[in-house]
Amino acid sequence: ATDPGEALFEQLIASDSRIEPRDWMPDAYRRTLIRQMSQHAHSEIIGMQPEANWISRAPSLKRKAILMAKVQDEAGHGLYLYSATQTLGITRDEMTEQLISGAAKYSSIFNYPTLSWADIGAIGWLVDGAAICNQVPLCRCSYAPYGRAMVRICKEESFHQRQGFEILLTLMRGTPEQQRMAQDAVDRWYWPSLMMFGPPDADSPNSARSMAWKIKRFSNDELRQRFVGMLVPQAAVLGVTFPDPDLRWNEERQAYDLGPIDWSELQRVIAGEGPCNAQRMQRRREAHEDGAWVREAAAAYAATKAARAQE
Ligand code: FAQ
Repeated sequence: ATDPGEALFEQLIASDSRIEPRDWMPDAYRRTLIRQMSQHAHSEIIGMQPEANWISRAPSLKRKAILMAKVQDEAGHGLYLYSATQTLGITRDEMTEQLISGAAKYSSIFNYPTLSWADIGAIGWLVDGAAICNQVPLCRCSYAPYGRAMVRICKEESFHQRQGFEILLTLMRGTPEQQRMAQDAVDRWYWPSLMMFGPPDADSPNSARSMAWKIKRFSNDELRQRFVGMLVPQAAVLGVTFPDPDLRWNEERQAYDLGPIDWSELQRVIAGEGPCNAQRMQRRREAHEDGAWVREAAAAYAATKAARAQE
């Protein structure tokens, strides 16, 4: 290391300390964080859409209130994450532009449709469950603002996961038709939730770098494996099965063996060809355009206030 900042950076990483926004950091570290954190933020924001689809049709006032609160939590997570990403020197406008122009990715999972009320249970249980598995280690991310944001986000995600589990439990204790609805939702969300962890390690171009920098603490496959280990006993409590005939405990590895995952599906969805990609993007663009007057009014108000302060 030639630059004194670089030596300090390497030392901070090696000693498991944290990098703060004003610390020197390699450009590639900054770019990786902007990429991952902004895509994480976009996922939270786009992730509001599949669940919002059921707010007006939730089966009771209580369920509706809970779902509204959950969707608002996702908006909050998006906003924290945008703020944390701004500490790296990118503006909110630039990130928004990347999202609505399609230049930035967001999680594949939010491109699947929510066909029945049971999907809200399956999303909470499987999607928020996968999010927790992936994000708990991110609380120890070497970039401090990201790690700090993750602490609160994970607490809220745990709550979300329980509400999803409870929706499915209620359905599984209901009529045969409700049980079928719950099982059908689990069948449709299971594989896509495993794909949330990203491509297999051998095809994950960013993993080695991100792990060396202690942004990621575990590989995509390790976290996927941990997730399945968590799900299996919970599925037994619910009384649901997974659509994987090859899923079985491997005594030697002390982990579950999984059947083959259709990685071409993940590639298609990331490439924009998932069932709802076009719809999600169109909604996001419309919401952005509809919000233009709010941004203009806020900017005008801020300008007036600043001018008055100078008088
Ligand atoms: N979808 O080399 P890797 C939530 C991309 S949870 C789309 O392995 P990396 C909560 C990847 O970006 C969901 N793209 O990349 C919620 C990369 O492309 P790039 C959000 C994917 O970064 C619940 C390329 O493939 N969570 O929102 C996916 O080391 C309910 C190669 O992959 C996070 O974002 C995918 N599934 O590892 C909200 C967590 N997988 O960027 C509402 C933070 C991979 O080079 C309702 N992110 N790609 O152009 C991460 O942990 C990582 O970024 C991974 C990917 C693990 C997602």
